[in-house]
Parts: sequence; structure tokens; C-alpha cells
Amino acid sequence: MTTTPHPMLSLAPEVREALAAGRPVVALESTIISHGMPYPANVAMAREVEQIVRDGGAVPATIAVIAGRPTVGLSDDELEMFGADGGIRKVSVRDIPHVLATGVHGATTVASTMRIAALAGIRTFVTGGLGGVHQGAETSMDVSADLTELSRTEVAVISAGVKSILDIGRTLEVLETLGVPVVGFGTDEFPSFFSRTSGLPVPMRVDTPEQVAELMHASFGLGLGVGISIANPVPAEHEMSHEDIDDVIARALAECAEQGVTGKDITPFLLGRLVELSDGRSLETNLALVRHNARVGTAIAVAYAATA
Ligand code: PSU
Ligand code: MN
Repeated sequence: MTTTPHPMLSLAPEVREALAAGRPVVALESTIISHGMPYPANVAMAREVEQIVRDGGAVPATIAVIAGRPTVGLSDDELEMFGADGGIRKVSVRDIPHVLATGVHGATTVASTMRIAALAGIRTFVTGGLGGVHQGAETSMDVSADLTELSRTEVAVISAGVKSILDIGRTLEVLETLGVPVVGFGTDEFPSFFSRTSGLPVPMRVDTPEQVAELMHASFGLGLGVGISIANPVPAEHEMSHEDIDDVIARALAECAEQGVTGKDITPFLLGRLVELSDGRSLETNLALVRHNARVGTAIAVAYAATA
């Protein structure tokens, strides 16, 4: 099944051709580059992930807004720019109209990347971690628009779960309320990004890319109108112990509160402090899990295209 990409999108030629031919395409986000990792590791990661997708037999499509155009498939120079320029705006769904209308660049989050991927006709999206319900959200009401988007856009998102800078239990509750399938890939436990465990079960489990493809055909075929969250645990050899990461997270959260960081700046602030407070250890784990997600997500895109 192919869809015609929305005419307001700018697609890289190879992405357009692959979509028209029904070949597998994997969407990738740009906020992870601009606001999720330090330069130059972020650019190296972006390039490496694209290569992993190619090696797996799919076409990578990193998504961003370039000079006001929602763009699907970035050039190598654009990847470099999104990593090196510290001033690129973080764009969630609510920000899309303003960056388009003002003609500026924007790095897309999970939410906005999902939406633009769907408008292009891409159904598989690989990232690192999802946004979710922030700690203290019962008073602040700070819940990532990533969850809202999962509830209304038919894209399968492969992540390593949710890190405990967020309230993982409440995040899973909200996803249940929103009708979003949360699927453990080869696990019965929801992974917490740096670690394979969270103490919380996943509501359903699959073990192969083909099974994920069948879930996608079932959900999207029926038109349920929701996304799918595939939770893929970090490989055991790269995981951090709760002992090592929990203290770092607690310190980063305390600093965030002390410094009065609010709104969309909270997640980038915390991600940056985790890398610094762990002396780069958390970055190594982050890189390893993104690579692993790219391998698994590509296999899913290939299986989905093969059974379309
Ligand atoms: N978690 C990560 N790395 C990231 C993000 C989250 O481990 O780069 C980014 C993603 O782009 C995600 C966004 O969609 O942060 C969520 O931001 P917020 O909490 O403001 O919705
Ligand atoms: Mn928020």
C-alpha cells in the first residue's frame, strides 16, 4: 500500500522513489541530533544510524524543518548543521505552523516526526527514547505531546522505552488510556532506556520483526488511528545498572528544579546533564541503544514492506 506524500513536504529523491515503489523507508528524528546529544557525537550518530538502515535494506529518512519546509530525508551537510548549530529550534507538533510560516529551521521531536512521517506515507520510525509523563506532572501537567501523537498517528515507533527522568508508571497509564499498544520486543518488562528493566510489565510481547509487521497491518489496516510503541531493551552488554544511573538522574532532576528550567527546555536540560554527570557513560549507552533500535526497526520496516 503506497500513499502520495503531502504536497507541502520536501522529500529527498531516493525517499520519494522508495515510497512510490513500496520499498521500506525508516523515519528518524532530528531533535535527538540537535537537543539529545552533544556535538560531534550527535552527527556521528546520525550518520551511523542512516548507514545501519541502509545496511539493513531500507532507505533512511531523517526528518526536520528546513527553511520552513517539512523535509523528509536530510543531506549530509544538513545532518552536520543540525548537530553543530546550538540554536536550532526544538519543534513539537504545536510549533509546526510557526516554523513553517516564519521560514526557519526546526528539529522535530518524536511527536512532530511521527506526524510528518505519516504525511509522507512512512509507517516505521526509529528513535532513542520517548517523551512521556514528567515527574510531578500530577501538579505541573507536563506530559509530552509524544503521547498525544501516539494516540492519533499511525506510525510504529521503535524506542528503548522511557527513562526515569520521567514517571514511567504514569506514562504507561496514559498510553493505556490513549489506546496505544505498548509492545515489548523480546521482553516482558518495559525497558527504562539505560536499563532493560523498570519493574513494570509490558501489556503485550512480540519476538520477531515479522510479528511486529503483523501488528502494524492489523492496526493500520483496520484504521484504528493510533500508533504503536515498540519497546526494545538496550542490549545487556551496554546497559547501566540502576545503581549507576538512578543517582545521576536524581541529581539532574534536582538541578533542573533549582535552576527553574521549565516547559520544552526540561528534557534537553536533563539529557545534557545526564551525559555530564555520568562522565559520558550515559552517552555510550544511549549510542548503543539507538544503533540497536535502528537494526530492529529496519528489520521491522523490511518485514512490513514485504507483507504489504
Ligand atoms: N528522550 C531521549 N532523547 C531525546 C528526546 C527524549 O532520550 O532526544 C527528545 C525526543 O525528541 C522527544 C523529546 O520527542 O525529547 C520530548 O521532549 P518533551 O519532553 O519536551 O516532549
Ligand atoms: Mn513538556
